[in-house]
Amino acid sequence: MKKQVGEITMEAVHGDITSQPDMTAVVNAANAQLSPGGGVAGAIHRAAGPGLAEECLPMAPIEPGQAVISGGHNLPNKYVIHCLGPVYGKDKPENLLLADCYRNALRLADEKEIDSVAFPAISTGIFGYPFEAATDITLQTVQEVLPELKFVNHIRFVLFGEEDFEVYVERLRRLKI
Ligand code: AR6
Repeated sequence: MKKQVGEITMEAVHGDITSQPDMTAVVNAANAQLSPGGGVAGAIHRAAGPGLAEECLPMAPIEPGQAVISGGHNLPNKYVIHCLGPVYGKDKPENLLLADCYRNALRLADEKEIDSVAFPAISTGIFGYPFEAATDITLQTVQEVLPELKFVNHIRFVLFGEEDFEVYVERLRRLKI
């Protein structure tokens, strides 16, 4: 499912964040220590190899809402942008912290002159953010940041679950831009 907004393509796909070889950067739903964990972080570190954790070590810890960038190591992508999402019910205000993740990741990508970025659904796994509420915040925030972007022209949302993918398809269809 693709949506064209001016020169920018927004897209939802059903798949794995570590299998997006056509994207210059992928986003990691990281932990504060930027170390391998479960979910997306585990998959990214496994695919990237131990060099990723080594490179990340001096950048840790990061705060909820923050984004930092590293190389992609053995991933097919040139960069990994690591975002720490809010833990639902603990890091407040969680909606603003989640929005910060997407805003900061896109701004960082643009600063690095990155053309394409793939996002997982940050905070919606182990961190417990209700999926539909997180989706609304994500798409609203990305929409707000689009006019600022000079280099990023392709934003992909990679959804692991079929139902999660359907939520994105429906929301992207309804998006009025
Ligand atoms: N590709 C795409 N999406 C995935 C993948 C994958 N390989 N694996 C899971 N998802 P999570 P969080 C989906 O838990 O909630 C880690 O241990 C998943 O279904 O990865 O931000 C870190 O170390 C869910 O919708 O991230 C942190 O401690 C979404 O990606 C903590 O979990 C995010 O799930 C971060 O928790």
